Amino acid sequence: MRPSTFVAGLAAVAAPAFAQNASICDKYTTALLKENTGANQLTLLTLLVNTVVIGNYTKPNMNAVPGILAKGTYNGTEVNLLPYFNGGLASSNRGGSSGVSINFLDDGGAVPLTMNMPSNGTSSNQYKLMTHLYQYFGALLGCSATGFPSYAGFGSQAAVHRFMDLSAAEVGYFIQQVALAATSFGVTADDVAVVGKALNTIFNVRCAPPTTVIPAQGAQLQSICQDETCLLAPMATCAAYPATMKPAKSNSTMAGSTASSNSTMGGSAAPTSSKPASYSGAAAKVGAGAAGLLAAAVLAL
Ligand code: HEM
Ligand SMILES: *[C@@H]1O[C@H](CO)[C@@H](O)[C@H](O)[C@H]1NC(C)=O
Ligand SMILES: *[C@@H]1O[C@H](CO)[C@@H](O)[C@H](O)[C@H]1NC(C)=O
Ligand SMILES: *[C@@H]1O[C@H](CO)[C@@H](O)[C@H](O)[C@H]1NC(C)=O
Ligand SMILES: *[C@@H]1O[C@H](CO)[C@@H](O)[C@H](O)[C@H]1NC(C)=O
Ligand SMILES: *[C@@H]1O[C@H](CO)[C@@H](O)[C@H](O)[C@H]1NC(C)=O
Ligand SMILES: CC(=O)N[C@H]1CO[C@H](CO)[C@@H](O)[C@@H]1O
Repeated sequence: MRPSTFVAGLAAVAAPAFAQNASICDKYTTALLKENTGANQLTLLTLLVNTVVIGNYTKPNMNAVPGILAKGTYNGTEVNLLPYFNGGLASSNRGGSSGVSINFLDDGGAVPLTMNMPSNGTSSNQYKLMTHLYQYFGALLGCSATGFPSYAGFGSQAAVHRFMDLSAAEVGYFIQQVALAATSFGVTADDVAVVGKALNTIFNVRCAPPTTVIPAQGAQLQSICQDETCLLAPMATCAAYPATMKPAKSNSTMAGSTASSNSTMGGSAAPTSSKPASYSGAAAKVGAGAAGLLAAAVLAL
């Protein structure tokens, strides 16, 4: 789809008349793409997530978005997330006791994203990550039309992000890019605030008890913020989370390079199809009550 075909609807972002129980996904799919089909919901999430990743690329838009691959500042702290994505850090969890370096920009990098695609091909690290992000953020926003793909990635975001040892500024920057991307497409400040609050509550905390995000996956450890700058979650269950340490720099020429990808790297990369190890059984035993509460907050989106 050409970016110019949906922007005509931008002015019509007010809630559609039918939308009694419409999710945020329903509301903006209708506003921007007219028909609330699974295919259009996937287009909406593709536009949104691609913009979160590489910054704004569609025109017109309501505001600029730097994107998570661009260096930035959050709350006075410099942030540079690119090395987590291009193999510059040994920060991916593939089940071992330490992180491994994986290049997630291995299938065209930014270029296919500017064409509203996840990647050039369909068997790359980039394809897997981008499609999982469309599915996951779609679930968070209530995309449920027939044909919208269910989330096929790993359930515990704490496990996925385990070896990144992210700070409050890093996670805050990521969430800020999600918010900026949303407003760039005309999502209202109120709706952005609801999403931002949910993301901050569920993921941008330390040691939260197991929480259901994807109902089919049940309650899982979801805290992504790990270092000492992170807010401790209510009913924190730090014993369920393994000890952390900052990821090692990878012996890679790509660290610090730009988002345009040179996919020659990745020699040590494990395939993304293998799943990260989950934590010890302790995790499964805690906090079903809190999980239910937060799950309700997510589903209410
Ligand atoms: C608000 C919070 C965030 C959410 C909801 C989120 C969600 C996700 C999801 C659903 C995946 C795919 C997992 C899979 O394929 O099984 C993923 C992967 C990933 N995320 Fe996040 N994320 C968040 C914040 C961050 C931040 C702040 C970073 C910082 C660099 C980050 C870096 C990554 C990387 C590198 C991967 C690929 C991991 C791998 O496959 O090993 N994420 N994230
Ligand atoms: C809307 O929500 C109410 C209360 O949660 C529910 O009873 C009703 O079935 C929903 N309607 C639709 C069309 O989903
Ligand atoms: C991003 O958005 C800003 C503000 O609308 C605009 O000036 C800029 O040209 C856009 N960048 C791209 C690559 O579209
Ligand atoms: C910003 O940083 C200060 C300390 O530098 C901290 O007290 C405050 O909680 C941070 N705010 C946010 C929104 O992260
Ligand atoms: C994209 O994929 C096509 C077909 O697989 C291939 O011919 C082309 O070289 C690829 N381009 C890039 C930039 O990877
Ligand atoms: C990718 O990197 C390799 C090794 O550094 C270099 O030889 C090659 O020219 C680069 N390719 C592109 C398209 O930048
Ligand atoms: C190819 C490459 O970057 N090699 C580097 C790996 O790391 C060692 C130690 O930091 C460097 O000396 C090599 O140049």
